[in-house]
Amino acid sequence: MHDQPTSLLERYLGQERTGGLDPAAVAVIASLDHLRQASPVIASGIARELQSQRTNLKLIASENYSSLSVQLAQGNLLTDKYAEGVPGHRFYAGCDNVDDIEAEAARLACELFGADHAYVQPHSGADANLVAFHAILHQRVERPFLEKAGVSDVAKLGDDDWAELRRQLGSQRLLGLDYYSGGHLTHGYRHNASARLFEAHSYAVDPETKRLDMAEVRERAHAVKPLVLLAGYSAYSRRIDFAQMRAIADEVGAVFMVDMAHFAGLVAGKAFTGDHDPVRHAHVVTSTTHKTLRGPRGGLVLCTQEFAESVDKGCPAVLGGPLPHAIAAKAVAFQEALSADFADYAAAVVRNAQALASALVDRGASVLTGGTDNHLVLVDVAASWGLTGRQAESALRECGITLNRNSLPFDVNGPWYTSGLRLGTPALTTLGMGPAEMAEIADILCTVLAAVHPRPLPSDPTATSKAKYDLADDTAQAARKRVSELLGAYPLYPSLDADLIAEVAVARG
Ligand code: DSN
Repeated sequence: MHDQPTSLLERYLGQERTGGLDPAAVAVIASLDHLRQASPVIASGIARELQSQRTNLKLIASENYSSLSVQLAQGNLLTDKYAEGVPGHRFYAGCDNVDDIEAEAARLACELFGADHAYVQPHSGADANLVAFHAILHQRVERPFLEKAGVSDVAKLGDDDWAELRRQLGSQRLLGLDYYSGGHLTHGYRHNASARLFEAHSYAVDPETKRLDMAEVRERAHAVKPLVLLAGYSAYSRRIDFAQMRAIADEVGAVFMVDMAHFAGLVAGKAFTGDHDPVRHAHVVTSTTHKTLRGPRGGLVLCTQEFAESVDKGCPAVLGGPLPHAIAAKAVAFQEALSADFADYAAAVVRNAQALASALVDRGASVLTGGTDNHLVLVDVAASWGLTGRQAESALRECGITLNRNSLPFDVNGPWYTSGLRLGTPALTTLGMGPAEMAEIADILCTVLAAVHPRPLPSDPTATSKAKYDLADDTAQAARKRVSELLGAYPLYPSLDADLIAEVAVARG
């Protein structure tokens, strides 16, 4: 239905351009054109988000820019299909096409990571971890129990045996990296299901070096004797020796699980190999697909053959119906990650993070561990500029830099205000930026943060707010100008016409 004099699409097609039409851009413009009739508020929200991502430097370590191919693969009728089960074994009719798509995604994931088995249904990293936990409990606790009881299915257990199995399932131990040392919420943080499913214990980084100490991990593993030894992080900037961690797991009879959500792209792109490649050493590896891996928002579990059947029971153990549209987009992303370009990308992500860390150190910032081996950099803004992470995060966003505050090891400012910032290079590397741009960004960041002053509390002028701050307008304006020059040289989705997008992006009333 076209009640506009000329649709966006018609005008887009009528524009003069060098080179041919980009079908992906046509599809995006057409979808916005259509959506602004169907739901102007949502169309506007999408267009405004594009404008926002185009005009701010994205340094959030867990975000990226997926390709338009990835985005288009999930915007279709696959969303309508129920497909509980696994390819070839579904609980609904008519799953042949979803079977093909899911089997292709799993095949590509195995090829990309060199895994024995891949389960591509988890909707997120948190779901992937729950699927993995349940699979490990199923394989190592439930199956032996059923064998001993002489039955093949929990539904056939008597009430007393079921109560005993539940007791055994509920008394297992998990040993993961402490949240304040960079571990994830789903690794045994008390507010998360993982700490309710397991008796959760943690290991921490060394208070002096802020690095993992394998002797300490070994000592903790021997003391705790966990069912699951879990490695992986969302805020730790060094590589982990997974071969050593597997040896520790074997010493105590634990299943070795790695959550590689943050660095999956570095594994896929062979920036992490040998002892630093978790898939070679762990029994079970979980991931998201949207961080360094640059796919759609979603999760993934890889495992050895031993755990394959248990992992495939993610539905009904944890998940409901799979999201076939998201699985299609995962397949497209895995295919992209198999390219030589992606290996160059992964190497550049690390190179850029190292350039950023070193430029920050050169400008006097306190960088945890003095640098990085991966895609992220942790900055102590309390030690560097007397700020909380919250103040630094807000002041930088005012200047066009998007990142997130982060707790640091043993943080006295807690998880809300924090003392740190977490910076990541995956997204800006996707745009094509390199070490020179990282140095410019470090300079903008240090210039701004040196000019931020915590605001005195009205109730007690000798104390300062942990959230409010003052930053001179001219400093912010100068920083925004530098940001905009950087972004001007590396535009996001350049084939999407800014003027047409602006027409859809109606400001909220
Ligand atoms: N929220 C993600 C991150 O930013 O690291 C992890 O789930």
